[in-house]
Amino acid sequence: MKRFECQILVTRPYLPPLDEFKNGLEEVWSNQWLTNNGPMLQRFQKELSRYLGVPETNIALFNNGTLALELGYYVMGLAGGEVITTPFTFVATSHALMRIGARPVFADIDPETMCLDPAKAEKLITPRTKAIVPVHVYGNVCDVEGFERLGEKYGVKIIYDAAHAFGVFSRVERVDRVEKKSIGFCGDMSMFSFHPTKLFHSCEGGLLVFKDAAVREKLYELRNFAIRSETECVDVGTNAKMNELQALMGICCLRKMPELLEYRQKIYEAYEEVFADCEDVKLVPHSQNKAYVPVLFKSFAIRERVYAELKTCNVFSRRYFYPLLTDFAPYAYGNGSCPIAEDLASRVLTLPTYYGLPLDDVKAIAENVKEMVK
Ligand code: T4K
Repeated sequence: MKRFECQILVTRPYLPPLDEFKNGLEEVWSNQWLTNNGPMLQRFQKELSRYLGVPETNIALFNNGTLALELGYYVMGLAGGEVITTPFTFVATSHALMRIGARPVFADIDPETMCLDPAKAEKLITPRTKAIVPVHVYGNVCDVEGFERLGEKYGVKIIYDAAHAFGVFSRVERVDRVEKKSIGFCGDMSMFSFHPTKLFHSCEGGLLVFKDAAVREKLYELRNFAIRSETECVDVGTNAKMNELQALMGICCLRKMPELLEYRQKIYEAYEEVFADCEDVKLVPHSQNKAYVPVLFKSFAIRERVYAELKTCNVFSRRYFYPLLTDFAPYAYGNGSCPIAEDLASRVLTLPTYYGLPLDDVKAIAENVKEMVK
């Protein structure tokens, strides 16, 4: 069993060369503009629009993903209603609902993709349902067609938590060409998180992508206290503005996206190679961006043992997403309602993956895991 000299964490943020960041800092210094829709933010927004294949009129930047979600839910009119969502996610997906006074209703997940199952969600739709919030968990794409059908049939909003899905694209077939479109351009709205634990980041940050360009003005106001002019404040907004240093980090990281994606793919393949002949460790496939490397074990006891033993080798994996949201106090009313999610949460472990993690280390981690499950 290999014990690593230095700690290997589940993830590490990509950091651009310091000189590249410093060049950008000089510009910020000469602008003397640090936040409030500054020039760096506007440049970042333009570059994101190009990268995602989504018009600038249909995106808005925020200082983190959670506030982006909260304001997104709010402009979509979810306050006071019920929203069907998954318990197999990070707490922010539901916290943002609760914070605007919407009630999450938990439906079970698809055992393959680990994303919300539209058939299970449909059974819970009532006249009180205002929206469905599926999560592209680990970068695995949800059944977007299934959810689109539900949106049309019941007149409910479909809002994706796409926190893990930056760099995931769908193919759009045109008569003369195939276009790439960000997965964020599905449903009524999607949120990407730019937290440093994500494959792409801006120190902290969040992005909303929305179908209806009319909500843009509202979102811009809400992220700036809902101040419309020097003499008008039109709603109860908040401070959710991305600052210029975050935008600069985002611009630097965006340049690196192709390599960041390519490297994660290589890491995934290295794990895949070692686990190929091991029936006791099942890599969860389906993710286009390989943002995470989730593996499933045969039982809770084995997962717990591997998680603990990896630590003794100086490897710090994470049990994303265990416990389930419905195991936490604010959502305990949903406990027991999602048996597939409960089972998978008890057996899943996410293994280290990040740009620069040596592939030999990846193979050694995988060999250790194989040894542990024997
Ligand atoms: N929806 C979903 C589905 C999400 O997964 C998230 C966030 C959100 C919404 C909300 O988006 P944001 O508001 O965050 O933009 C982390 C992140 O804090 C959280 O952003 C993320 N999901 C979640 C899945 O993971 P923790 O509690 O696991 O983070 P922490 O501090 O333990 O860091 C994880 C590992 O990364 C550690 O081993 C240390 C390493 N690390 C971390 C940071 C921050 C670094 O090496 N450098 C760093 O700067 O929650």
